[in-house]
Amino acid sequence: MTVESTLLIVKPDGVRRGLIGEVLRRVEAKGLRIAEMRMTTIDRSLAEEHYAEHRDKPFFGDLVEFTTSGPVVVARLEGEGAIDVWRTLMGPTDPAAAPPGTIRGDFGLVITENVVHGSDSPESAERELKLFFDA
Ligand code: 3AN
Repeated sequence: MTVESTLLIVKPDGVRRGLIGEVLRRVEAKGLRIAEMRMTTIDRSLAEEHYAEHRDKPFFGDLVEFTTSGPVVVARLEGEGAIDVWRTLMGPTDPAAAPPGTIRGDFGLVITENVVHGSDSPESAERELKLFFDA
């Protein structure tokens, strides 16, 4: 295992529903370190770049619309195996199928509003962190 950095986003639905504290509590309780963090609103071009891999999907328009619909919290998490550990805390993409005990399993209902984002590989983490944080 090596120390990794990964991107956390509390998405607009998570912020609207008052779940910032709950999400960060779970991250800290797990032992991941919040190395950098801020609140921001993602603009259209940043949302399109962040989700570039989904550009041709039928849900891309709605995804960009939702991502830009309100403030988000972005953070760089650091720790042993942080990329997979954070994905495990989040749970699978579709909250309806996400097990209880995961963030999406406990707080999400529909796939379009699934509360949090996390990088899914070292390559994604490097690419995504550059979009939100210096260096
Ligand atoms: P994850 O967020 O778990 O990495 P991705 O990268 O497959 O999942 O999807 C990115 C985002 O796109 C999801 N968080 C979700 O909001 C949205 N999304 C994914 N699949 C669908 C779908 N079939 N219908 C609508 N939205 C979707």
